[in-house]
Amino acid sequence: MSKSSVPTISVSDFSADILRHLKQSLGKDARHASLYDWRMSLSLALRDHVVDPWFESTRKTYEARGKRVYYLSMEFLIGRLIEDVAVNLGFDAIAAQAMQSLGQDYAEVVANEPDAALGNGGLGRLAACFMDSLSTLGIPAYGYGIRYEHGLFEQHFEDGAQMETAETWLAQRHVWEFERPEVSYPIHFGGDVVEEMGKTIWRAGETVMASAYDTPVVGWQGRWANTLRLWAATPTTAFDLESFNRGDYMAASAPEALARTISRVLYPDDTTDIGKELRLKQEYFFTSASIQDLLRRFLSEGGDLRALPDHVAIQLNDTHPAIAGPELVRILMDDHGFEVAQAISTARGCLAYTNHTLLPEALERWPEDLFIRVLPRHHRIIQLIEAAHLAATTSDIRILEHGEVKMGELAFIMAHHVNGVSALHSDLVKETVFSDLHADYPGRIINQTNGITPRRWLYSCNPPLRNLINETIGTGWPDDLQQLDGLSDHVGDAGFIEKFQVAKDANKARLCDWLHKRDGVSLDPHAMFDVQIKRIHEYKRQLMNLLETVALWNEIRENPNAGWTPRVKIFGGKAAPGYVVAKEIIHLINDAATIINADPVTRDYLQIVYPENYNVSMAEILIPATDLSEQISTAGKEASGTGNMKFALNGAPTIGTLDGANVEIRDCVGADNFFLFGLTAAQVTERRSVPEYARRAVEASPRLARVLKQIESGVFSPSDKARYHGLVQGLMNHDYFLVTCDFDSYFDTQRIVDKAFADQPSWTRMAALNTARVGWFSSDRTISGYARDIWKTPSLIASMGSRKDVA
Ligand code: F58
Repeated sequence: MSKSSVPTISVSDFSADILRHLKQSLGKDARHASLYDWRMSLSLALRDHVVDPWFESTRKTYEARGKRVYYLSMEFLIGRLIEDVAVNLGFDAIAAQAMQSLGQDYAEVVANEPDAALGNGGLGRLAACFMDSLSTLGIPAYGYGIRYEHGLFEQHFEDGAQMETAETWLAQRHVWEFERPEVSYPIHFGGDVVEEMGKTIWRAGETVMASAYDTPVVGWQGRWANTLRLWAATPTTAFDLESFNRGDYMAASAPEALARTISRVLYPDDTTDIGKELRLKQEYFFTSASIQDLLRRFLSEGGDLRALPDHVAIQLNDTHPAIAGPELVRILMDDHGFEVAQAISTARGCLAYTNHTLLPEALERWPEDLFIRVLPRHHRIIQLIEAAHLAATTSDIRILEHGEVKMGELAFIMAHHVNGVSALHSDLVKETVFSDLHADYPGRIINQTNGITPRRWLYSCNPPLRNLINETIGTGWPDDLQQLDGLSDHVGDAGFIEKFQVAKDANKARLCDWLHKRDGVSLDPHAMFDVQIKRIHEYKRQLMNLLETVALWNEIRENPNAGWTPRVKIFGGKAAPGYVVAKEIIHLINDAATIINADPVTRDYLQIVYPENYNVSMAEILIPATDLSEQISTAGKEASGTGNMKFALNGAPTIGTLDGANVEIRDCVGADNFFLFGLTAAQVTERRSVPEYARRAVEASPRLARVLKQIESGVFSPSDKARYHGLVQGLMNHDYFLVTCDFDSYFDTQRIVDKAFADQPSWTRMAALNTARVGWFSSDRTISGYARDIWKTPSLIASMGSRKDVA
C-alpha cells in the first residue's frame, strides 16, 4: 500500500471552497448562513475532492475489464459522512481549521448531519464497513440497496417505555448522493405466466420503476472510490390524467402512491417479518434492479453471458436478496435463450451467500401462495432449481415445502460459496441449519470472520487514542491494522500506560459532557463505565445485565462500606416495535434506573443510564469512553457481533460468553485479558434437555431468587405492581436463553472485574493489550478473505498511482 500523504490544499484554499459553495450552491452569504448552510457547504467542498478519485477508479475498472463485486444488501447502516470523508481524504485537520477560520464550530457542524440509518443493526453496519474496506483495498465494487425515505425509527421514552416516531433523514437534501434519472429499470409484480409459441412469457400485473441514486464511497487516503447505488421506487406514469379529468383524484395519484410505498420505509425488525407482501416486494424490487443494472453494464462492454461468472461476483447479504438466483436464471432463460441447466450453473457461478443468524424464527420463509401471487414466474423457476438440485444430489432437502418457499435453502443451493461470520458460527451453520446441504455440497460452507473499519471505529471516533498510537508506532496502522501489535512492546512502560489512561479519561469526559448537554445527566467520570449497546433481544440478555445490577444494588445497600468499585451501567439500543418482551425489558431497565439512581445509600457506587435513540453516532461517543464491554449473549446465538470488536479496539476489555467472534477475540487478546463466564454452546444445548432447568437455577441461587421476587412484586414499578409479573414468570417457566443458568457465573465474574478495575494501572495495561491485539478484526482483513476465497477479485490500487492533490 502506498504510504502516508499530506494534502496539498491549504486551509485558506479550502475555506474559499466552502465560501464558494455557500454562495453558489446554497445562495447564502456568510452573515446569514445557518448551521445547515455551513454543513452543506462544507460537505460539498469535501465532495468535490471525492469526484476525481471516483472517476479515476471507474476508468481503471473499465480498462482492467476484470471482475466487479456486487454487494446486495437490504440494509446499509451508514451513519454520518462528513468526518468519514474528511478522514479518508486526509482533510480532517484542514476541514476543522477551515471552519474555525470561518468562525464556525466544526464539531457542531459535523453533528448537524442526520445519521443515515438505513439499517437495523449488525448486518447493515457490516455492509457499511465493507463498503469502506472495498474502497480502501481498491477492489472494484458496487453496493446495491434501497433508498428508504424513512430509515430506522427514532426512539424516545415515555415513563420509561419505548415510543417510536418516523425518522426523516431525507427531509433536508442528502448532499452526498447524485441522482441518476437516466438509470432506471422496470420492476414487475404479479400477473400470470403463459406459454406462447414455445416460449414462456410472464405477463406482469403491475410495474414500478427503480431509479438510481449514487453515493461515492472513498477509501483511505482517497486512493480509490466505489459506488453505493440505492434504488428509489417511482411510478411508471407519474399521474393518471384520464382519471383526473374524470374527477377521480384518488385514482389519479394511485400509481405514484403504490410505487412510493415500496421504498418508503425500512422494516424495523431485525429478526422476522414473515409473510408481509410489501417486504417481499421490497426484496424483489432492489434485487431485480441490481441484476438488470449489472447485466446492462456487462453487456455494454460486449460481454458473452456464458462468461458472466468471470466478471461478476454477487454477494448476498443474508437471504433478503436471495431472489437474485431465480431472477438471474429468469433473465438468462427468458430473455437470452439459455437452457435451464446452463442458466442455473451460470447464475451459481456468480452468486455467494452470507448467513448472519441461526435463530430459527429469523430464517426467511414465504407462504407459497403469496409468493406465487407476487412472483409467479420465479415460483416456476424455483421448481426448476429444486428439481435440478434433487437430480444432481442424493438430497431430500427441498426449497418448496409445507406450503412455504425457504429462502435460506434457495440461497444455499444457488450459491457457489456460503459463509458464516465467525469461526464458531460457521461451524454451527455446518452442524445445524444447513447440515444436510453441507453433506450434499461439501466444501461450499466456509468462514469469513467479520471485521470493522478502523477508519471510523478508531481513527475518527477516538482522537486521543489515535494520537497516542501515531506517536508510539507511527501512522501506518489505519490501513494495516495488525501494526497495532507494535503497541505490545510498550505496555510494560509506565509512561505509555499513563498516556493510555489519559486518553481514556478524555473520552470519558467527552461522554460526560455530551450526556449532560443532551439529557441533563451527570456521571462520575472515575466510575467504571460498563456498557451494553446493541439491539434489544432476549438472546443478547440485557435482562441478565439488569438482574445483576439489581443484585449488586442489594449487596451495596446491605454493606455500603465494603469498598465497592463505582460503576455506571450504560444501556443503549432499540427494540423492534412489535417485540413485546424486548419492550418490557427496556421499560424495566428504565424503571430500575429511576429507583436505583435515587437511592442515597448506593448513589456513589451505582448508576444506570439509558440514553434514548441509540444510533451509529452515539456509538462513536460511547465506545471510546467504555471501560467494560458487555458481550453476554447465550452461547451459540450471536453469529459474530461486531460491537465486541469496536470496544476491544478502543481499549475496553470484555466480559463475555464463548459466543460468536468473542471466541476469536479472546484468542487474540489472551485469556488473562478477557472476563469469561457462562455455559458453552454445547452445554447450552445439553442444559435445555434438563427438566425445569430455570426453576432449578433460581432455587439454587438465593441472590437471583431475591432479585426476581423484587421485580415481580413491583419494587421497581410501584404505580403498577403487576407490570413485570409476566416477564418474571416467563423466566421461571421457559427461560430459553438461559439467563437464570448463567446468572451466578456472570455475577461472580463481575466481582472479579470490580477487583481488577480497582487496580488502575493493571487495568489500563489490560485495556492497552486489547487495543494492541485486535488488529486482525479490521474489515480490510475480512474483505481480503472474501476477495481471495469467494470472489477471486484482485486489488486495482497498485495500478492507480498516487492522488494528484496529495503530495
Ligand atoms: C447480525 N444479524 C448478527 N440481522 O446478529 C450479528 O451477530 C452479526 O455480527 C451481524 O449480523 C453481522 O454479521 C443481523 O443484524 C440478521 O441476522 C437478520 C435476521 C433476519 C433475516 C436476515 C438476517
